[in-house]
Amino acid sequence: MGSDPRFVMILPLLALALSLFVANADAAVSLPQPVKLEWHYYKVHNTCDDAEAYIRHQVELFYKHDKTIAPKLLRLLYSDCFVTGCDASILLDRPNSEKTAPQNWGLGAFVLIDKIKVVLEQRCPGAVSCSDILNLATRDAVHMAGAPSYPVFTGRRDGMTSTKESVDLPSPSISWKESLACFQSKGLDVQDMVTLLGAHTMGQTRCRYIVDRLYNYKNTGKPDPSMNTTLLNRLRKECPPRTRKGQSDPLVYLNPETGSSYRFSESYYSRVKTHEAVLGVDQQLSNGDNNTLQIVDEFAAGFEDFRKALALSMSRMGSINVLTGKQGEIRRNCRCTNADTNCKR
Ligand SMILES: *[C@@H]1O[C@H](CO)[C@@H](O)[C@H](O)[C@H]1NC(C)=O
Ligand SMILES: CC(=O)N[C@H]1CO[C@H](CO)[C@@H](O)[C@@H]1O
Repeated sequence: MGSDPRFVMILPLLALALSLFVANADAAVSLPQPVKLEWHYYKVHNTCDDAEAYIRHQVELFYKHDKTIAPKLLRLLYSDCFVTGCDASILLDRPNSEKTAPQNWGLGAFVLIDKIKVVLEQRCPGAVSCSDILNLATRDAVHMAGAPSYPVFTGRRDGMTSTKESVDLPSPSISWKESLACFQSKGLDVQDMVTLLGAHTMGQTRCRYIVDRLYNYKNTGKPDPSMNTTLLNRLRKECPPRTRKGQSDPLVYLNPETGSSYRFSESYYSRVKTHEAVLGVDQQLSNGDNNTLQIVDEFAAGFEDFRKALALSMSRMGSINVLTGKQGEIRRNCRCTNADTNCKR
């Protein structure tokens, strides 16, 4: 492992990131500030002092009756940031928009974003961007689900284009090498990948993404040898072999331990260690390459380290290709650009 200069980088970087942090997650100084974004942008610029409180309140109301909102928002934010950047293009409603791509889902999340936007337009018209709403609402929802809270820098503006073709998200069944390449292409690193994959402690996936691990791993005709046999037997019951077209494609919990509670839990990392990860990309974190196992060990041993890493990685992800200043616009309706005359407002 010593031959790869990256290994030398990862842990000192982690140590640095952690030491930058002081006890309070709300302390902005403890996170390296993204170049273009600001702490409490709407308060500082006096354009909507209570924007963050309005958002949190709406998320709370929604979360009370639909806990699936937390993994859905996380997924939506990730999908937005990894495509053209965190510009809320994922929210645009139009034929061939990112939203219509099959990798995208989570209508509940779109409904909540719309609700928040309506409230904000009443209180502070034209002030708060859809991309900031998405970043802030995600932070609040995953916090309600049990994840550590973290500071979100703001001042993003909304993109004015969206195409289905630009959606090139990795499928949940890719190898970690492909997954890492995808993260690196966005300027993120191994630690960000291991941290952000922790989102797989909540939510569900379709059987089609795991049947190869259950029955025919890498065309061997056998299951993935790295899957715990107790888990294997359980998942085989939930996901029968896929033998015919049009067969139903059930949903399974990504973390059977927390399952329908949709709680955010550090057990994601201990389950990787006991070979109980549901998705192949998660289980591959335990193969030791690129020091991923070391990071997994650290997170499994202490939620505190994970808390700090989550803040850093969410901040880094939330800063991918952001639009600021005079770029983009503040959409009045998150589903359409302001120039769209067919838009219902
Ligand atoms: C398989 O999972 C069980 C818990 O369900 C755990 O006790 C055991 O150590 C795991 N086996 C391996 C090989 O990791
Ligand atoms: C980014 C990175 O460090 N990738 C390396 C991960 O480890 C494999 C070998 O195990 C290398 O081939 C990659 O270059």
